[in-house]
Amino acid sequence: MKGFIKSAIDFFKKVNGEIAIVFGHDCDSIASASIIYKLSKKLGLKPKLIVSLRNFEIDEKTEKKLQKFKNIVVVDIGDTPEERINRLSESRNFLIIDHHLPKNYKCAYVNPRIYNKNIYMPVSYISWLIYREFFKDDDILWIAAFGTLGDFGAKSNKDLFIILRKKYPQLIGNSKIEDRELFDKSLIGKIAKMIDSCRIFEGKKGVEYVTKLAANSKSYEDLLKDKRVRNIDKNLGKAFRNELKKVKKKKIEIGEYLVYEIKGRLNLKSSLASYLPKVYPNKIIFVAQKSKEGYYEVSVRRGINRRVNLAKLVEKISKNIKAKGGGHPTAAGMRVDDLKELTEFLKNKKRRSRLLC
Ligand SMILES: [Mn+2]
Repeated sequence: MKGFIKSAIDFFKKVNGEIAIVFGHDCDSIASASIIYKLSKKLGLKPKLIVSLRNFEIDEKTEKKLQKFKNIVVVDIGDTPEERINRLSESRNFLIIDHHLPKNYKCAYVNPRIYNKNIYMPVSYISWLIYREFFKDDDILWIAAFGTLGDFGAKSNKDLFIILRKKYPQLIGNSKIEDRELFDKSLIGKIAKMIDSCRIFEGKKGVEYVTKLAANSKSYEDLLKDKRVRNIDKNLGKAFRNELKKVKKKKIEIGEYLVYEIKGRLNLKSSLASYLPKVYPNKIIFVAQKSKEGYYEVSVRRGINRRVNLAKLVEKISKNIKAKGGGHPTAAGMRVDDLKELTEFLKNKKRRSRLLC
């Protein structure tokens, strides 16, 4: 066993009865929650799936919901304030499985970056490691894979995909074990996109639906056959193609930066942001969308020819304008109060870098 998952193994050996599984909205969250759900069921526990209102933190409403549980597992939620976690964990069996920047949480805490800050290991992959300590992994391999791929972690965690290919070659096909190629050319990539389309099209409700579906599935075919998911996927394809046409017309180009604001209702932000690096291989891409609360959520990606560390870039921007951000070198995100402030900052940055050379 890899040492860093030990506290999770101990946790699952100790708990019994009802257990809350708290998770966010993306593929990695959905997959981790499904794997932990299956594990809990097999261990004779009574798991309840609880989607946090926010993807990146346990918000206050979700905290209230959790108070009646004695056992809680939080997966792939990295940015909950420390006081909130420490308050919740005080009188409970409380486990966090995460891969974002480690925090000072006082509870059982599985995060590979505590031991190696450069490691990239999505939570679905970690959940797979935990599951394997208890049961055979045949029925969850596809779930671990779409989650890991969803966070662009396939290339850095190849062993999972090699095992998947051996048992279910049809899911990988002829694709190399590289994230972008898997997304574009393999059935497991198609599955990741279908799962994500539920979030985009129906928000939290869609996340709840598709997580239940994966958590109770016998195999990936249950997802592929599901009418509601198929329908969502088809409609989303149309909406996405329309949005791409709009990008071409309405994007703002500031030197090496490209900024685009999505004005529609659908949350196409991160899927568009993941698609654009191929279309604009030399740009640093900001895709923004206004939230209900009035601020802008911005996904930051880099064109496929670029090697800029986006986590660092976002950190720098956040220090200079009213913004909060974080993420990984290859994919980052921000919350920005005013989108104009961001474009002005980028314009100034461009001007300054010109002066320098
Ligand atoms: Mn994740």
